[in-house]
Amino acid sequence: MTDPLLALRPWQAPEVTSWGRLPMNAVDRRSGALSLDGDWRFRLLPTPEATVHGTWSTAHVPGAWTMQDTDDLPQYTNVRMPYAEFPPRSPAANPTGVYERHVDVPADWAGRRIVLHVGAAESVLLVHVDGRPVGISKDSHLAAEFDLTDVVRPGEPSVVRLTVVKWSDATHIEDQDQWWHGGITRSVLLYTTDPLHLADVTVRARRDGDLRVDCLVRDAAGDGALPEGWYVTGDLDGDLLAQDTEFDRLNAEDERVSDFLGEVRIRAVVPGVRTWNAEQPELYGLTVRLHRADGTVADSSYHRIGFRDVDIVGRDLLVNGERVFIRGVNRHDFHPLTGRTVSYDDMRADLVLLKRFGFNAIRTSHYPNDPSLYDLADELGFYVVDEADIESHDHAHEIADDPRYLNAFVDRVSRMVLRDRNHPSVIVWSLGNESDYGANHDAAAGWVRRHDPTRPIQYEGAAKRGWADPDVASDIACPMYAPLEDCLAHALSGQQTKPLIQCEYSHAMGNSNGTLADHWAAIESTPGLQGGFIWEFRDHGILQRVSDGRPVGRAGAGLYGNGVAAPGHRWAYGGDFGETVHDGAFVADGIVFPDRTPKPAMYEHREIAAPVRIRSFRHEGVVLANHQHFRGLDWLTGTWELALADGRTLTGPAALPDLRPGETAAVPLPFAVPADGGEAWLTLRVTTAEDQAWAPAGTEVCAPRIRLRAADAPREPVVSGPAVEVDAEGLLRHPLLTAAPTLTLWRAPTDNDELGGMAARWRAWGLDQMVREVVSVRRDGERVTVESEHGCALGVVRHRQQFTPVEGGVRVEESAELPEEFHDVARIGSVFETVAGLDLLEWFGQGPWESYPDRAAGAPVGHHALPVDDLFTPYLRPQESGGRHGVRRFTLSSPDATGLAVELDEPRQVSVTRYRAEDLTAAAHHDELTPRTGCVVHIDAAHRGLGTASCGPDTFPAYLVTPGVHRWSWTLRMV
Ligand code: IPT
Repeated sequence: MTDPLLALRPWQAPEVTSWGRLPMNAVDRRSGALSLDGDWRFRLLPTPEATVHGTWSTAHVPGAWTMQDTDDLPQYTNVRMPYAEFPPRSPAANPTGVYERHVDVPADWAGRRIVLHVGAAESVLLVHVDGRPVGISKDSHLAAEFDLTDVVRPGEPSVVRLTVVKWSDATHIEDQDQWWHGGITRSVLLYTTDPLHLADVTVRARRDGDLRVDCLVRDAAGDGALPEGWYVTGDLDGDLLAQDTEFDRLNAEDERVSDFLGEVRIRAVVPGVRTWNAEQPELYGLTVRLHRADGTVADSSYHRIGFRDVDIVGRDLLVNGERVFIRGVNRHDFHPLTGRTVSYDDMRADLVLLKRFGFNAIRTSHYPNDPSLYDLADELGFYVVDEADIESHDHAHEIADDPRYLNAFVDRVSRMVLRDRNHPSVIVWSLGNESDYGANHDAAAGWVRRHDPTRPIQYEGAAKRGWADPDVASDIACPMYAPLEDCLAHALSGQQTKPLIQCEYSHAMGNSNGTLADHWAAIESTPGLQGGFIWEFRDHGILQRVSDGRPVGRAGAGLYGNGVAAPGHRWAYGGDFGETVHDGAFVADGIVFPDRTPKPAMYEHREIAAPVRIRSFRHEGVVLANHQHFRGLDWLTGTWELALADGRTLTGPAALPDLRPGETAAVPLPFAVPADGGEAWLTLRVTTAEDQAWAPAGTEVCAPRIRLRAADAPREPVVSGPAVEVDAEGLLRHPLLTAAPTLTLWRAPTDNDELGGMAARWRAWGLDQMVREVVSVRRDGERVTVESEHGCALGVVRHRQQFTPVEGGVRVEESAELPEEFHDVARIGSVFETVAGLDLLEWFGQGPWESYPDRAAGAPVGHHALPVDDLFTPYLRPQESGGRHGVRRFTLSSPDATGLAVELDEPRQVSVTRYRAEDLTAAAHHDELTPRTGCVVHIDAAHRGLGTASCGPDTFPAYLVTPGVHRWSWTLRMV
């Protein structure tokens, strides 16, 4: 006999969103439940209709089977679907995982209601117990619950079978830019309640202390009415809250949430309430109890709640009446060992890191994240844009108005709201991502507006129809990757009606996030611009064994660190699992590495988000400003650091003034600024004064800085010493150099250079293989002048080097003429290589982390030192990396402190790595690189900004390398 669930063929029926599934609710049943996580018997079938026979293997729950030992491996595609079938169809070859296990339902659950909870399964879940069909669910990133009361027998074992079909009609609306997986990706559990139970709890807690708790009570028998004498109470941090009998009597009042809720209500006003915001996430513990007539507790539900308001007034999004900046990031549930399965500790580590780097907002791109994420956001303080699991990217236009998908849209959006509406962190509902805009969206939006009028809605696809259009389903103008000038023009147009908060901007793929500081300078100074969400948090590199190409899976803990996979392993991206249809490294576009090591761009963000800033320096001291929205400065302390060009660094404690948000005050320095010493930079190292939930006391929060004195005019070097050795080719000979300084215009293309089309142009021009020809070598006393020509398909760049002996070394004066047609190149500068053994770089300039011309706001000027091996940033696909901006001088030395010192004519972009640009250009993965023993040193006269052109705007004209004559000079000495 055909199984009725299979007979429905639910994988090709978009109208079927579920069958036998309980309504979503906000009652958290995780504690006290019977966990069914662990190893399950497992079979991977080629199609849903294949019969199960033969031997079982095992699969771990929760966990995608694609990350375990099966032949169905992860595949990465962005926009395009992994197969050609049109919606709602799925391919004939459709991996289907059958999970089975025995469950011993406790004998003392007899007479009680018993519920199976499956945290997440993608993309269709079929449930059988003891061979009997129980239910169906779709919606891969939300839980499905099924009532097993009449199916299982307490005290006796039952066999639970969960069949998970990978491809379905629903896959067409789960076409997010990420790896494709299959399996049960969140926990499975069994819980029990009294037959009469709390079916749902809706909390509204406002900033004035007004609290309303609506409880839906249901009887398993189906009758919703409370039996005689039963009642509900609440407990708010120990204060008893009584059932609102007034409400019971009226039973219908104007401000009811909807016709489905509010059967029992608790109402209270909390005097002197501590309000919730992302800076001070004050939470209260609320326990709702359902009492039998004799007072005993039949059911209870615990919620951590926060009192806060969200409003849009004019074009401002307000939290508790304040126009807060949204310093957001897009976050996927991702882990390099387990794919979409993430643990509580991992999520906590994600959020702690984000807090430490100044982020205050998360968009749950592009589906409801693991439930714990919201608990953590409540607790640590984040504003969350909660996004429904709808992305129909490849077939967006067809699906947005397709009535067959209407149920699915409303189902997904409403289930998200029903699950998450009690979280103070959730301030905006998002209808999904990249799905065009159609009637299905409006249907979902209509449901939300009726059900939860307390939060705005956003949807990029709707906002795109007109940022100020009142008729589209988006209360926020939330574009993605909009050019800054368009945002500014809109804000200044007089036509703006909604807050402008980019749902995605500053694409973090590889060495990226150029112009972030320019964006924030505009945002903070332009009414109507309120922030945005960086794309995205984490590189989705999967830890892979190089030998057999398989994901390492859960056993891989410890096989990576500092952004790098252990030898014999690598971070896999699209194509690395043998996929023929894939989108390459585009899946690695996070601001942290797969192992959560921060990329240098994180420091840029940290500084841009600084809660304390230096306004100005006057004789009486430094003017500090509090840039927070709610908090004083009492949680912070600091240290002053004064770096002088002569090598001195003065430090001293900083007492931060007691400032309210927006206030400024002058503070004295603990030391006098020396009258001598040349260029002087003052940095305030701000640290946490006491433990925070997300950082122990002493954690650095930001390092704002100000230049106190410009550099002295450069002194003309005194010519001295024997003539410099230059060979017949015009190449400098030097005992510490293995390759003489020559001109280069090439950098290993960044992801932005590649995907923005610049690298293709540079290659076509031949900039990666320019041929140097010496034109002349002239000697004039001690001075040697070398003229050379560097030719490529595009033309010739004339280069001139003049070598003059100076005390202890050689001065190199260079000029290069970039003809008009070389209108936008990666760099122009010198490159040379050193002998092995010079393993420490010390420099005066910006640092210590990597910085580039358009990403240099986060690196203070000071005296820095790092081992050469630590200077390089191991972006997943090797590319230009390790640069330091604004370098005035540096030394490269061996452990006995001998080596070379370089003095630059002005602050320049410098990099010291173990790799030639050509080494990096040729490699596709970091593990293919073999470090050289010496150093490859670049000194750039000009270096192109990074921009974000892999997805979004390129860098700004100010950061381009322009044609004309470039001059730079430097002095090389032995130390
Ligand atoms: C945008 C997507 O929303 C996001 O998921 C990701 O793919 C990002 O781009 C790029 O990494 S959509 C793009 C077509 C602008």
